[in-house]
Amino acid sequence: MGRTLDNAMLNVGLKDVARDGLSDLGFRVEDVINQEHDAALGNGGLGRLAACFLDSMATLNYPAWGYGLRYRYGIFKQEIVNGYQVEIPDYWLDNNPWEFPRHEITVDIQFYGNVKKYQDENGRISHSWEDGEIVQAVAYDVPIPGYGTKTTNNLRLWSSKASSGEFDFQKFNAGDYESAVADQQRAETISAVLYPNDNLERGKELRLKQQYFWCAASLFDIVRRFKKTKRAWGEFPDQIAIQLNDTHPTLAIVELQRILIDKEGLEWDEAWSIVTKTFGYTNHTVLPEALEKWSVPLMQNLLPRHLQIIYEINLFFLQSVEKRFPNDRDILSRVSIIEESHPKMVRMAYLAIIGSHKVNGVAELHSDLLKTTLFKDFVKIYGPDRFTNVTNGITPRRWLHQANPRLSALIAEKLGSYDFLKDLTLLDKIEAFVDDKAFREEWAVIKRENKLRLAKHIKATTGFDVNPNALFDVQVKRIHEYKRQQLNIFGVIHRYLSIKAMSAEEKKKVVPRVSIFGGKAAPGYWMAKTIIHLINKVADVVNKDPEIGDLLKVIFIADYNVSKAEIICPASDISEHISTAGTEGSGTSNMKFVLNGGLIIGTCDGANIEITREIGEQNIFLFGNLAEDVEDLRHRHFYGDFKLDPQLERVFDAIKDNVFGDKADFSALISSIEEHGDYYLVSDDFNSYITTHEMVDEAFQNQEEWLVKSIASVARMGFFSMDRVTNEYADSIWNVEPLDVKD
Ligand code: TH1
Repeated sequence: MGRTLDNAMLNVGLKDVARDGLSDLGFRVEDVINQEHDAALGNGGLGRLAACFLDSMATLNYPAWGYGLRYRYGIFKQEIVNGYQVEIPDYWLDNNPWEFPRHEITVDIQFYGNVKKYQDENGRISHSWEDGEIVQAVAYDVPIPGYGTKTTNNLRLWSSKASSGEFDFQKFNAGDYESAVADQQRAETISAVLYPNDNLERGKELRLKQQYFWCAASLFDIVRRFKKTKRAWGEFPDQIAIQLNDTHPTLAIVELQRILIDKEGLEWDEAWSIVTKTFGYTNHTVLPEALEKWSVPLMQNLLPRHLQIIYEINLFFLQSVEKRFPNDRDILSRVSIIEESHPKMVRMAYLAIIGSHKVNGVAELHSDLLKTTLFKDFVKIYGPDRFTNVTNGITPRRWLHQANPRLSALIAEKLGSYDFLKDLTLLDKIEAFVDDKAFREEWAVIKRENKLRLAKHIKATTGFDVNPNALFDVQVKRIHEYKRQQLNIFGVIHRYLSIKAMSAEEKKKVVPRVSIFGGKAAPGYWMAKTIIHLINKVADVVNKDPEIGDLLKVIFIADYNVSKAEIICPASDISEHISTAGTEGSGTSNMKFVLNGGLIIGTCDGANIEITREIGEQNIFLFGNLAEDVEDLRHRHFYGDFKLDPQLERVFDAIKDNVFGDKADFSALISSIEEHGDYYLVSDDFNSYITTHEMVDEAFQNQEEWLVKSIASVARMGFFSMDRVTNEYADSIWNVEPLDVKD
């Protein structure tokens, strides 16, 4: 979520009042805003997408709730020590004025235990989940004010604590303090810490506990609210839509089925029809290591009744598939929710598809890949209509108005109002001013001020001075091999070596650059940490090299988070979105940078493709192999058909000559490319990447042309408003309409 104060003041229209009031008291509103700690309860784009959803749903008056966990520790704080990432716990809950504890709203959540089967006098079979442990979920509510509306929605976060059952008190009274305290700590562990992996699942029991705890508490809340209306169960899907943000909450499907058949006494088929009409599933990634699978023995132990229900769902599903495709034996094992491995695994994405009425990807290429690769068999079974695309977006309130108030004000001045913040397609009207010299000048001044603001931050946090006239080249996102920060830093080394080899005359023609990196590596992701280490070592050498001076600076901004993104996005000239084609679901920072007047260099991947379609090919720097060629290239590498790009070889030679410290520190990074098949195609794309950066330099030298590109791009970004996204979900998946709040 990031910080709340500034966003809340802007959304409810009280910032000017607050500024004046604070100033009377001798304070600057900016200083007060900067006191706030970021709420950092997610990893990267997935969590921030959810935050943008909340802002849009409130702004558009949709009666919507967000559900999550109230982690005691959010994503770790990153420090850089001697070039290495060091993780510091993020204890963020002290002095958090934005949450309302609802101690009276609690849900008992069960784990472990066993299932008993009963038969009544009519022969009807029922199941009961008995014994095991109970942990209590306590609600904490976070208000989500919409922009320019009376609507304030609710984000409900669940905190775990020991159940207040008599059992614990008995232990206490009996003097068994230690064991009573241990019980309490074990319960509190569930919501203690966010797992810090982005695009990776590791199958840990505590993580499964977190997922079930979250789903069970939220569903109980939803069902309780529905039951107050006294409607018939058949109306449940008309009243409620639940969207699964990736597979992490897929157990909610099973939990609702369990409530309906075990608790409410509905027949299986009636219950299942309600469930599938209620759920929608959004897939955000095709990376195999990110696809969730839970071991059957683990689930058997923790959630015995849920496992039974999963087996039933699978049985009925496979029976229907068998009927439709009687001559295709293989399809059954391919689409089974249970993977027949050792141990057996529950495939959560398949469960999510089978339990939902709509499945969507987050950008066109990504949704197409889902249909033609990952979920191909399911398209055959359900037909193509169950699968759709909803391209991601961002909220213009935070990512334009709040992060870049001067640009927002300039646009409002030209358009006559701030209406574009509620209808971003109105931005297209600023294209009419693209030839207006004064307007262009103002546009340039704003970019320069934003660059100065970032330069100040860099000076304060790293000690390095950067030249605000240089081209600011930014890559900020989670560090991951597929996002290819290694390609970027190898490109920087190539630039460094090239400048070193130049004559004084040649150097005069170089366009000065500041290469800015930022992002966290998962603590257990060694290769990602190696990339961070290399970036920092390159920075040490380059930034102190007197032959280089202002021509190149390399900066690693520590602890990249939402509030830093708000300073960084408005300050970029060019940003990098350079994932191996076909690997990035969508990407959303690409949209944030373009909306703030930065251009981008990128691969034909994720939402880059639709950004290109909207803003025009002449306004983006695309490079690299296409998704359709990736499989073939990897296959060829695997069979030894691989030749290292000669310019990349020169970069590797410098690293091997210990130019950036001990070469041994980076050997794994180099050998993953030279010797182990270059899975992410760094070498294949290197030449194209370097050449495209030369085009960037060339384009930047013509500042007037560059400004035209910048303005035209912003003008055409209306499509990427989260409001468009939210309306698409509401129309085509949730079947819900806005509900105006009366004064
Ligand atoms: C991200 C995708 O990588 C990104 O491309 C996309 O823009 C974003 O979701 C929002 O749609 C994902 N983050 C995660 C994190 C985990 C598991 C899967 C994904 S996909 C832990």
